[in-house]
Amino acid sequence: MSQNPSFELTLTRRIAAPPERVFDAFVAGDQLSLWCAPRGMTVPKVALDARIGQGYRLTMEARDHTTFTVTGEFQELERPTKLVYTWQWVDDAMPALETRVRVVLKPCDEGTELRLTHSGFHDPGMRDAHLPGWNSSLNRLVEMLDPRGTAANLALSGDPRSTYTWSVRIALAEKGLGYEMVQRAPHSPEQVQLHPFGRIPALRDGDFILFETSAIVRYLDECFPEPTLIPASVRERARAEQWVSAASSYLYDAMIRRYVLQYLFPRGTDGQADLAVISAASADIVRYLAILDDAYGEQSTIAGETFSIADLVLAPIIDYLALAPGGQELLAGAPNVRRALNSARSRPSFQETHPSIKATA
Ligand SMILES: N[C@@H](CCC(=O)N[C@@H](CS)C(=O)NCC(=O)O)C(=O)O
Repeated sequence: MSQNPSFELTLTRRIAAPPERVFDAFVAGDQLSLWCAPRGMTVPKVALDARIGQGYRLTMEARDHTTFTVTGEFQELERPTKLVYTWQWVDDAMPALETRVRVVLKPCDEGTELRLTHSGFHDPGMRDAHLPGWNSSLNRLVEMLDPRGTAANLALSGDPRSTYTWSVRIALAEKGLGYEMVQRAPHSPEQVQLHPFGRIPALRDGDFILFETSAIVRYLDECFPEPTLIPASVRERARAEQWVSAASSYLYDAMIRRYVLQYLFPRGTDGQADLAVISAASADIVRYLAILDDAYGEQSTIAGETFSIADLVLAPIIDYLALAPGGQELLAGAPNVRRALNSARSRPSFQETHPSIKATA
């Protein structure tokens, strides 16, 4: 019996491609280089000889140019049903332990059911550290082979009318990503399954579920780096984070919750908008718009010179405010905010995702 306990992970995918194509994607270097690294990383080098007893060497490269090289030997190759190969990292950053990958392919209605088992880890931590990378890589494999196109695994649960859902949709559109929009109301039992606080939106990427708009947009940006929505410089990145946080903490509350939503879903005693709530919100909004106006100055983007995560969080909030009764008056004293809104409105990503609902008096 082995002295060391062995821990393993298993992942499955159903892929709309025949088993032969899936098998070949594991043993052809030019195909491996397109999927065999987590999203956000590239495969600049791969050498491979797909014969029993021969091996492969593959280098993954992160955005900061750190590289990770893995090597191994083919132990079983039974096209198109099974392949087994060893897996060993050769960098100091990763454990230099020889582990084993076993891929079993079975025909199914969609095409192929893939079952990948990576075994031989000496502790659960090491096993778990490999799980996100495999998840992400297999999602890329599915996208590469699935004729329905890219990002077939992304699903956004929420309501296109919600500002936060809209922000994520702008990010997805900026990156040209296909995704499934799953209509969910806040606090619906289905949404609570994905987002324990019941809010919208939540993103599903294969079996990875994520909530909080900022986290979702950052995840998308890491996975699909082009065009980036996170400023490159330290200060601009921090500035973007500042405005994302200010939008959630102050602006959304005053402009959407206490103003726009009062008109859209009136809660006053006579079924009308509650004017006391609106008037208190208006005073805050005027102050907040002055702060924002100052922050924009002559620019139309708030953190650096390119459209960023901060702009896509702010734009839906300001757009809703502008469309609400009295919104134009509130914005009258904030010409820089109006200019920034017009600039956001001119972007195809904003237009394609606009929920097109108007607040009524
Ligand atoms: N901090 C969350 C906020 C999400 C949020 O509040 N979404 C609104 C819709 S725009 C919602 O779910 N509201 C329901 C509620 O307040 O209970 C995020 O960044 O995603």
